Amino acid sequence: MKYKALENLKANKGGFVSGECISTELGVTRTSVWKYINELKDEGYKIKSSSRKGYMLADIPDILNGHEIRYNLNTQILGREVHYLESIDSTNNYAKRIASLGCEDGTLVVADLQTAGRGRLGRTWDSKPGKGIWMSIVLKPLITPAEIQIITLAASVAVVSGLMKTVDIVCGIKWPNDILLEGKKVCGILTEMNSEQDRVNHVVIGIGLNVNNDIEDFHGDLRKNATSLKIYSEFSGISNKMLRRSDIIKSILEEMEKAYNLIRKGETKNIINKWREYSVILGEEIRVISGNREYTGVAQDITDHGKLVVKDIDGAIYELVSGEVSIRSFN
Ligand code: BT5
Repeated sequence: MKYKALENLKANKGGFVSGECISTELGVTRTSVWKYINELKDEGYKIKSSSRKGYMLADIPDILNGHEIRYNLNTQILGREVHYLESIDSTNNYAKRIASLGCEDGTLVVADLQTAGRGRLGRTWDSKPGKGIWMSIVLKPLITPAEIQIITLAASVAVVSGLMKTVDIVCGIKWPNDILLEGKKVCGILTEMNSEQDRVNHVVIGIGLNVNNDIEDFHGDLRKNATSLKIYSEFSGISNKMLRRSDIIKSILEEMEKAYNLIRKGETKNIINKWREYSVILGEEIRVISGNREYTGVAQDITDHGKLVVKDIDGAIYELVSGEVSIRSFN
């Protein structure tokens, strides 16, 4: 109910709404309205109160909750069911659980804190409270397990496009799942699937995006290898005020839904082309680490199924499947 009061204030942002008006609209007493407003203030909403004029929403800082994610979300499938959690081990674990219980296609899981955030191949993902977007999307695409890589590519493209639209920051993609900002990792994607031999039951796309981290929040190697939108914006003069996680989530969901619709129609060319456009490794010399084997080559292209085509120094061509290899760029 308090979010209904908030919606009233949002509809009149910058102007006062009387307590009486809100109480009539919601069918509750003015004391209840006063209580909701205080709860909203406790959550961090900047609300001015005037005994004569009522209440005014002055500012919405970076507050993450189910209401903010759903509010004005312009999608049909992605995010029609939202699970917002203050804290969870891993949003991917949670999403996999609800997917096996039969949640809707497009269900979104978002947490403020992950206590055991995961990367690929058993690696960990640093997911401190209030610092980033730790979310998972459940999709049920009609594709075969061999086609799964297109989902990760689509998610990378959606993150880059979403960031361009909301915060005007241009990132690059390093195959298969890293989003880089000035050469440092700002986002990682972990795609996990549940499948039969010839069909995918569901896919969970985990997206970890650093938003509010300061340099001091990163320890060890992360201090030199990781970055956040805040760190970048402080150097580039972009206002921190634009870094609202709920707006960024909505934008990524909207972009991902466009890609999902293309995948559902079997039209993946556009996604691959956008991926090529955003890639920071095509044409570059890279080091490939695949099991015990390491070699240097040039990243030449990606295939229609998202495999990275690499030519080694002897001219041999390899098609790499993600999950099996790590690559290092030299620049
Ligand atoms: C990834 O793995 O990049 C995928 C990360 C996916 C995280 C999301 S958060 C929501 C969802 N729920 C989960 O439990 N996971 C997903 P990988 O390519 O293996 O990279 C992992 C490596 O990135 C680590 O070994 C660190 O070196 C580095 N790393 C860890 N935390 C980081 C952070 N916050 N920012 C940048 N780099 C990080």
